[in-house]
Amino acid sequence: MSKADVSTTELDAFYAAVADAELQPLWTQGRSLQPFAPAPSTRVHLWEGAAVRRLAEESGRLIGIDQGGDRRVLSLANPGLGGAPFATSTLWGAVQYLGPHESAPAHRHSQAALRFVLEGSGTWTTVNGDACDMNPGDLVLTPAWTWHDHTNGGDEPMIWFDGLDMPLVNMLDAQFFERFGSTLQEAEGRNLSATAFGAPGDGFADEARPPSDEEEWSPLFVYRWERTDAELSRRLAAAGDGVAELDFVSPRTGRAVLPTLGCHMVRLAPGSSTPTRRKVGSSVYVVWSGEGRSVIGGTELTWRAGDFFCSPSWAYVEHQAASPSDLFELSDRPALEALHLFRQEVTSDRQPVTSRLSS
Ligand code: GTQ
Repeated sequence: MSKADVSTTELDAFYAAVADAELQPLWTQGRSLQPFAPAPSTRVHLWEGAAVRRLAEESGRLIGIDQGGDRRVLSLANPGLGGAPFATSTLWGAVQYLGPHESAPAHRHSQAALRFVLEGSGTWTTVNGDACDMNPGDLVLTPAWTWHDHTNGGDEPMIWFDGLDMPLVNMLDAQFFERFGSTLQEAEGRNLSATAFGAPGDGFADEARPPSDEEEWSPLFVYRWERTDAELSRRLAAAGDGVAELDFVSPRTGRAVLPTLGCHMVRLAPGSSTPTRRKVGSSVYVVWSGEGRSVIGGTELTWRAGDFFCSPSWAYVEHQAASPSDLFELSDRPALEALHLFRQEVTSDRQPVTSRLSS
């Protein structure tokens, strides 16, 4: 409401002059600029693994790697983001398909990336000269501005999940991209970082230490599934409640694997559930094994191995397994922690289910 003695004509002229001057009043914006709590556009969504895999295979048959983007990739596109090719407002999640004896050329970008391998063998990603073998369940890092190319030296197609901080880096207008001089890097060696830094028991923690001033990425580029599996089994045996969780961390610092991206894994025994939690920042989940359900912001998702789903910022999340299950979670948590924007809450209450999505 305007002041009592101001006429409508005077006000109309004022608002027109404000708009002409490329100005906008705060008082007409409503709460949308400063909501009391995060109000994300990202929607709770599930992508059925079988359908994604089928289309990835079809892309292998129909599309060449030279058709653009240097990679044969289908991105998970969240229906709340107005057609943007992003899984959440801050995260790129995608499946990459590399046919037998194909390679994807070397490049580097400011956006940090990681891979969680879904199926195939005989493939490696060369990261700054280190040819890192990729096998199902392995987590492979290509930190910001590291050269990387992918080669499938085997006779089977290879499919993996890609996670990047693409929307975040682009929103900050911080993205650079460069092509390598030749198609592939000359490898200086094989699995060098894994040999130097991949000691048994290293690279996992309850919770990654938040980034500090001397932040840097993990010197270990590959977290082998055998080690992750063994660590989860050890934790599950020690846990009383059928829930084992771990953060993937730098073996050098105990911090998150990358400055912007966090990796977490949950193993659930049949019938067990995680606590109900909410945190600032979004996540993309890969159902590595099992079947179960999650309730995210009141929406129930039923999932099985191979599915992908996402959670928006500040939505309550709980997972429940029907059979032995492993969930890989990619999040933007380290970026939020570095900016001192991270918060989380845990409650013992279960959420009421208000809608359902199923694969
Ligand atoms: O492998 O470098 O999913 O540059 C999207 C962009 C993967 C990659 C993606 C990329 C890559």
